[in-house]
Amino acid sequence: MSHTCSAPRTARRAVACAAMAWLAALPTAASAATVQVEVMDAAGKPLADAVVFLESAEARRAAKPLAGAEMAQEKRQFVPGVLVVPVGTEVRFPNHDSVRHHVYSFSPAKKFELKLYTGTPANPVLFDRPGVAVLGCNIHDQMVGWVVVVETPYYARTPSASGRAQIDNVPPGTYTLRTWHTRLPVGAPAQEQVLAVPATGAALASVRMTGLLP
Ligand SMILES: [Cu+2]
Repeated sequence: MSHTCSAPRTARRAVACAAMAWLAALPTAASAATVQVEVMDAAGKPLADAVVFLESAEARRAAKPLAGAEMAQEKRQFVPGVLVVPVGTEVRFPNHDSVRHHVYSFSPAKKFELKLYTGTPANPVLFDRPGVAVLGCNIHDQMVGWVVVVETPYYARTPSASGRAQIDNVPPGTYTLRTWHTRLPVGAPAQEQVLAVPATGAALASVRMTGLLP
């Protein structure tokens, strides 16, 4: 903000000064749009549970770690099955089952192992690189989960009903819109396309995902 006030000597001046400061701040506050992303499979059917995110140099600078992120284990499953976090986020892995779990990831984005435990392991796991970490459990082969680490604060999931995701308060600019789904082959990059976001209003993008496994 460029507006500064020299010490006002009267109450009236103080009010005028505050109003000017507010006006100076206004353009920044108003410059944001809503981005809606419609995700479909190769056949054109709405695709639930896709992860969409917007990348740019500015978005990378704006990304901040999330507080309180958790990937729990309940009834021998990861909950949530897919967790999206900005880079730098620490994730806890509370075990709500009475059996012990032994959680690991061999993914290049984050390799780690939480050896046989009950309750919540003392140290959270830091996800410090963008990418997808596929989680497994040494004891229960059927357990699978994903931590999707993004370098942006602008991300969303498509709900299970509609296949349309919404990202609010996106500053204007040109972004790489990336779309990821658990049905992509392991290690496959998120699909990408260019998206221009206007200063106000809404941007609607349509993504058709190819290469999904059944
Ligand atoms: Cu387990």
